[in-house]
Amino acid sequence: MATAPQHVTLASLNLQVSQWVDEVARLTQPDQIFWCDGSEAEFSMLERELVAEKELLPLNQASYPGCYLYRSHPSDVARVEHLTFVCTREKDDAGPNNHWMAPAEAHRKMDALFDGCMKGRTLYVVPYCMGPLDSPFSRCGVEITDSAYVVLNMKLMTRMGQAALERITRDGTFVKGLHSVGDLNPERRFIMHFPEELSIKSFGSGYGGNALLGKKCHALRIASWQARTEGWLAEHMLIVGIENPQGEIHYLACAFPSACGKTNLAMLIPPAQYKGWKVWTLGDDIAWLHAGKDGRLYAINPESGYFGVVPGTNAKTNKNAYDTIRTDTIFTNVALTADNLPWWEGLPDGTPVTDWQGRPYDPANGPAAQPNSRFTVAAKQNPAYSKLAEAPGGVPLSAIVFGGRRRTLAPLVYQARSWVHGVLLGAGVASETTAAATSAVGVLRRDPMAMKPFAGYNFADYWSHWINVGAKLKSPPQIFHVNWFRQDDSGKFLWPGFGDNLRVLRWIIDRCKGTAAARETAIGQLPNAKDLDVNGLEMAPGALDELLAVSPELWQAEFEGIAEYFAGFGERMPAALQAELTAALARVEAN
Ligand code: SAT
Ligand code: MN
Repeated sequence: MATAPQHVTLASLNLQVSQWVDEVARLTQPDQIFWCDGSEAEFSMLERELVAEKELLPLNQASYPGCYLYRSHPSDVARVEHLTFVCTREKDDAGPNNHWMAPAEAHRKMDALFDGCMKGRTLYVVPYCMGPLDSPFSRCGVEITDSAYVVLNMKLMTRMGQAALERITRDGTFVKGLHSVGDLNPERRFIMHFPEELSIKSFGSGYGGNALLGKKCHALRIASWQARTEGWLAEHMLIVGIENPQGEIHYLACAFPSACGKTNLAMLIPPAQYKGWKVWTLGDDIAWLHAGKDGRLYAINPESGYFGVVPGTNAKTNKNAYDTIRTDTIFTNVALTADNLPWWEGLPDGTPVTDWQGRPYDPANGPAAQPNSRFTVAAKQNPAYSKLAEAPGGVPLSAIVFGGRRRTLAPLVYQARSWVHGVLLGAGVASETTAAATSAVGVLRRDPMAMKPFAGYNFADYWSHWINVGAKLKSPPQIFHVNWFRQDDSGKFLWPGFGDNLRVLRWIIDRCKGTAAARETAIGQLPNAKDLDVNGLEMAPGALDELLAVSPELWQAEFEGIAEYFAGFGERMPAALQAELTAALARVEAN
């Protein structure tokens, strides 16, 4: 096994890291070890190598300069929740919301898979920092991987390389993430988390959230555990700044499940009537939240890039994303046109000739682009990238917004009466499943705080922690719930969505400022139809009333469902949250 001479300096920067690399190399037996410095030259070199190996296909460079297509194995196109485990000493610490395995057993299982798995391959050492390099809230990790595609993605998604390694040396601690694509056999695929050891072992997948360990594995599952010990929150939230024509900016953090429009909302283009309004993106997937000295809650985005859903992205739905991914972007699992342009469902023009698996396109085989096909791109390419996106202290939040994808029941928007009531709104989120995970699509499931696949510990403890964090805030953000996905009986969406969602955000911000009206209902505060600006919107007659209606019978059934779900968490359930639910039930019964 060889370590190139130019990497000896990096290896000598941190003894703790290099000892761990040696240990892993003894187990996995790579042909060579490559320490990533994170430079542009290294990135181009790895790109060239992958192109030579035909793993990365250059797209039409005249139209998409610096853009490449990567095709993952057809069985490896989404997160695998059924193969994802949280391995705590006590099973109850992982909670009923996680698959659990005893740490010793999980290590045994994984080490057997890793044994000799890098023979004939290169072991890449990828030091990374989640969050700005100079932020006290950032946390570092090292991913060891045998996939150069993962290295390229980590370079776009995190602060990767020498500077991160230097910070690790200053911090004296890092999360250990070991990853191998193995033989991509779904029978030999596991994503294991050891929060008590701050480590991750992932085998058998090269895809997104399974393989880019800085993302869901570290920044959510491990970080949520660290956050509880240290008094902060690691959340599945976009962060966005909304600037009104007077130049006043309000920051919102919004939690929606995967593939429910976080990227679109984070990059929203105001509707034509909203002259002078601007929307600034800080993050599109993950937020780390800390109490500030002033009693407000501050958010940073631990990531530095976007791993966004491609299908549906176009100049109308998300112009900023559409413009962002015209250069220096890695496309995963999209289709191709005859001119070697990337193509996906939702593009108004172009014709696919080759599908995402590289076959001649035939509609009988399903969509041309994989429904969970993705773009990876540096956040700073976004025309709406916020000036404060890299602020070490983050941005103060005016509001936290929860939401899910629900055909029925949940109104367009409503506001919690208090922080603890807001925790109930979050804990009660349910959403129809999407292509972001390998399971049936469109099935309604409980997805508290959009964290069902990502909370690294027992949800009951997590809700207690939420309540505790809120109790320490003198000026907590107001909490809301939205639903952009209501449908009429014929399956048509009742709300136009996309840019027009700003109309709802405007009401939310005005509520935070205390300048908008609302009516009290059994589930929280809702706008009256006249409180929501629908000027210039073409909506079906009665649609707005339906979007703002609260049916006590349906909500009674919903709260009973939540009560049943909470019962699954037994004794660990926080009493304050139970009491909030009991009060909510009493309110709908009284209606
Ligand atoms: O595959 S990822 O986890 O990175 C994307 C998602 O599901 O949100
Ligand atoms: Mn996500």
